[in-house]
Amino acid sequence: MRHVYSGKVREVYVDGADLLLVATDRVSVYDVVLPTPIPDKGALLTRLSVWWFDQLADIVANHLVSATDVPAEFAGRAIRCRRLEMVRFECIARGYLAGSGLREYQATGAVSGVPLPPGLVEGSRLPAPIFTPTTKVSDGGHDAPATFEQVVAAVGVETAERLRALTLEVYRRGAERAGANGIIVADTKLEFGMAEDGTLLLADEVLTPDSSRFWPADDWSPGRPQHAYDKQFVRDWAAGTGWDKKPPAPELPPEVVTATRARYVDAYEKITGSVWRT
Ligand code: PZK
Repeated sequence: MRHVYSGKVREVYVDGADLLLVATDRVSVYDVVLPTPIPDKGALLTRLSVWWFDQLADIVANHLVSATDVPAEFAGRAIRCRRLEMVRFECIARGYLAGSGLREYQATGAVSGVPLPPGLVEGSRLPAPIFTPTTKVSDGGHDAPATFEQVVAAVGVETAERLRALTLEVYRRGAERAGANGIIVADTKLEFGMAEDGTLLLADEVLTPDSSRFWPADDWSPGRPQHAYDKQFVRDWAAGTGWDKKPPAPELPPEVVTATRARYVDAYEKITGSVWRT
């Protein structure tokens, strides 16, 4: 097994023809990884993503090979997946206005080339979910918005239309299930890859709080920043410390660790309808 990539909170290994995607217990806030892990976070997000792959299988096939055939040291928090030719765009669906989508709307009235009606504010629900792809910028900075036409130019009209349709369908399914259980999925980022035979497969992790914006439905209030389902305790605590949001971050106090872990457990249980057991 060969380590090939470290993200802020995940690791990628190559094992023969497969990849292992390993989720750690690390958490990041304001793009900074905290020194204190959240126990079981990697396992919770892995199990949620695997649950979604199964739920979404009638919409799109996926890269999952096994969630159990992984090295013992990663047991429960890794998947074995097929190594794919990745689509060079992040496929994002948005049902609400937040983050970079909000900033782009405020500057231009559109997001990734999709025009939106005037008068929307931070946290507004959109008239209908929109496909807002981004493309990775080489210098390690944040992703840049891409128009649908740019996706067409890169992958062809047929694949671009399929990416858009699949992304919106996965978002609809996810938002409906989470929404029925008190969690708004404001947006979600999907990654797709191409198998050897040319089929598009859903890859990466799916509909987790790390790949999506989850908001508690009971305090959704457009016109202000929304509360993050998972990281709100960390953000509130960080604001009270006077930390300047630059590394290194301070250690989390135990009560913030406990409360944050409980939010990941709660999201898992609300969405899947099953009790979290390690
Ligand atoms: C792949 N990433 C992003 C994911 C990270 C980084 N099935 C695949 N085949 C080839 N490459 C990838 C995948 C997937 N998924 C995904 N980078 C490469 C990524 C997980 C953890 F740190």
